[in-house]
Amino acid sequence: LITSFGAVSSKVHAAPQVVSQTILVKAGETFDGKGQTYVANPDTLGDGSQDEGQKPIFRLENGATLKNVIIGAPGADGVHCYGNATISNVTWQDVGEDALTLKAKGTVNITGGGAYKAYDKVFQANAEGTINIKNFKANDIGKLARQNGGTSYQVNFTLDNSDISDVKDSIFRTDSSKSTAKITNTRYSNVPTLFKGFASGKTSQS
Ligand code: ADA
Ligand code: CA
Ligand code: CA
Ligand code: CA
Repeated sequence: LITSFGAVSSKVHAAPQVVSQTILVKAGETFDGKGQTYVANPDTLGDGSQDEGQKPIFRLENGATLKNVIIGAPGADGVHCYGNATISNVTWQDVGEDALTLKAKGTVNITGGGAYKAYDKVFQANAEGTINIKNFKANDIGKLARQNGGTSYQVNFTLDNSDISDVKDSIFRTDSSKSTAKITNTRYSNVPTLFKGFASGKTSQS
């Protein structure tokens, strides 16, 4: 390409970074991918299939931030959050087993970015807490977020100002009578069910 723009084009066209060992973002720290694409080494982290037990590409400790990251294929087990996390402008181009899991009690704020080609779940809550999704796009997914099946702790889900299309199952799903879900100002196309498994009075949409 044009040499005077060499620095820019080499960044824009940078080859995906193959991650062989989970990248740890320590408590309170920020990992800024600056638009770089990251993919899993299928031999060490996982092939992005529906096999459980794959490893994440990123592991966030409490209070960590992940931003400006593209996760390509294979996505393995995506991002694991141990406590509070800020996820800003992260795009999963082809979700692996799932995209992000809350692994320890906390609040995860996901703003901007999107998730595509999730055979089953995008966000998975395996601990009590809150998952707030805002200014997000998702297409060709099974569920946007799911509390781990058979669990009864409380998870509060919110979705705001987002664009969700081609969903197989539902936006939010739980088995817990304590959990809540709220959707505001969101556009849907081909979404069969917004909420599954919530107790009456625990959901709202406007
Ligand atoms: C499934 C599985 C859980 C857990 C979860 C996950 O729901 O039954 O045990 O592995 O996926 O975190 O991906
Ligand atoms: Ca799973
Ligand atoms: Ca996929
Ligand atoms: Ca998983």
